Amino acid sequence: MNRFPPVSLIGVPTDIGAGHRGALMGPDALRVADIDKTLRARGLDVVDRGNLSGPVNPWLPPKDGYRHLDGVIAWNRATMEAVYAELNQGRLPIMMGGDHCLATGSITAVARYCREQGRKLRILWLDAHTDFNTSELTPSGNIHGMPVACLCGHGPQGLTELGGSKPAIDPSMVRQIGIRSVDEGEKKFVHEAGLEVYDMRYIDEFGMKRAMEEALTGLDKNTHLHVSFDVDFLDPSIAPGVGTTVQGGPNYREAQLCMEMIADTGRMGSLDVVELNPAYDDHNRTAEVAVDLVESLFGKSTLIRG
Ligand code: Z70
Ligand code: MN
Ligand code: MN
Ligand code: MN
Repeated sequence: MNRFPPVSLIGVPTDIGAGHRGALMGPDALRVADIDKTLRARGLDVVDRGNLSGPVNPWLPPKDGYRHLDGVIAWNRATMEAVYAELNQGRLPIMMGGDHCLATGSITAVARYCREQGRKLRILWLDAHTDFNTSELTPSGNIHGMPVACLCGHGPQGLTELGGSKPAIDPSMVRQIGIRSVDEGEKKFVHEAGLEVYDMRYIDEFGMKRAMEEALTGLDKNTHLHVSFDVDFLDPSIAPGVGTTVQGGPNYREAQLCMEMIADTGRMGSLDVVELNPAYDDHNRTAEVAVDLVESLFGKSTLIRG
């Protein structure tokens, strides 16, 4: 028997927070890559809840430092409600994005659930970007560059107070891994907030093993681990299907080790898979790599001993 709770797949087909169009096709690309069948083959109970709905992307320029703020709030409300409902049924939600702005909704729900259950929360943010911009700092106005800041209470009220009060989380709950593209003002703000970042320089010098050991330090039986997996975390050579590729990311073996070490904790309680953009992909290759790494998160192991 596997040791994971039943899983619910939630499609969130929007690119309303992104700078390139196409991430709205992400949920179906993951389905085409057999995410449900693959997890069932591991012995998991998997239900696909279908797709949430929300406003069409109007593709407008930023206003007051935000693009599509109202639409982003609407999609995040739907995401928060869906994720919260699954957690309360004892299920493990996999949010299939969609762009990364949606993590505001999913993590707001997870944080509320943890507060109510008296559980600790640890968030692993696997990404090329820190996503810690504000309307003053952002070079683009794209809200997928802001979810960590919003969750920590820095941003528009409609996003910082999605769950009622702010902040949804404390920066001490977050560990960021794979970071290699941070805007200048954003970098300063990341330091001020005290976010714990394992950037690519750290991974190059000390290895993925050490980065993950550090990032997973202090988990206990009462900790809920949320994994927010932005597919642009991966090196573009294995994952071309994202809007913004950034050279110098984890290769397949590093990414696989990262996922296996998360699985080994037995603490993962929720997952976002975001920023997959089939319009930039090569025959759904990136979706297949993402599904393969999700399998590792759910215990597929390359270990022969033990
Ligand atoms: C940049 C910005 C970003 C993802 C790009 C980029 C943000 N820091 N996030 N792709 N997933 O515009 O804020
Ligand atoms: Mn397949
Ligand atoms: Mn991101
Ligand atoms: Mn990113």
